[in-house]
Amino acid sequence: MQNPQTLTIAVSKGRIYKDSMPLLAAAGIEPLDDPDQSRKLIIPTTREDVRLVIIRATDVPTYVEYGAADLGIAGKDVLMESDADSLYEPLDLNIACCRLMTALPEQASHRQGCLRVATKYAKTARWFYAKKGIKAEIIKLYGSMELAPLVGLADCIVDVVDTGNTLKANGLYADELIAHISSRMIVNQASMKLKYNAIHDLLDKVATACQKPAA
Ligand code: PRT
Ligand code: MG
Repeated sequence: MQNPQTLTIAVSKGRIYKDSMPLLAAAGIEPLDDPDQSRKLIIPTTREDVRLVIIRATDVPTYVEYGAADLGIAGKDVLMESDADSLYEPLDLNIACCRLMTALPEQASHRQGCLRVATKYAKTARWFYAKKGIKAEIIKLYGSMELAPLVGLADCIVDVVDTGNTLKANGLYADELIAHISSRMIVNQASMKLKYNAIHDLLDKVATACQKPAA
């Protein structure tokens, strides 16, 4: 039987995992398996009362909203796009930072009428263009957005940009900033009440660790 005070933290593999593990280590939480080597989706940690679940970045808000995980680490881009609307978002971890931007082909012709926008951020893109009063048809994609303007699927894209190298390699340039993005710690509302002490202690230690400059 799982201890009722056990904390489950949802995190995705890749850049968020890499950048968040040093922060969790400040709360004494170190994974006992490497998710890149192991096929296990539930990873025990050096703290008996804490375990990690390894899931897709876009699934993290869902696991936390339904209480399958007490806490999660998710990019603000994913949170803006998510329909999970009853989460606490108490801590900006300042990791996996990037910018959510519109991007256009370098030789974009001036377009009249409805703009076609390819993106995996359909909800955020719809909000952004509506706010600007621009009529836009949003085409939902699941990856390689940069290709869409090159093959005539869309006039522009909305995607996250870090160095800008991916855009440049595909003849695109970043145009308008939609939002600065970083990863956030999110918490299930019931867990926040029922496991108040454990969660507050963890948030305090992680908050202190993310304010320290990286060694
Ligand atoms: O990859 P997968 O489909 O499994 O899921 P995911 O793409 O959601 O996960 P992952 O690990 O790639 O990204 C997790 C989070 O990291 C995102 O939700 C963002 O909050 C954050 N992040 C930070 C980024 C980047 N930087 C980033 N550069 N996410 C994606 N990119 C991609 C971008 O989509 C583009 O393809 O990197 C490319 C651009 O990088 P530059 O350096 O060439 O500009
Ligand atoms: Mg990715």
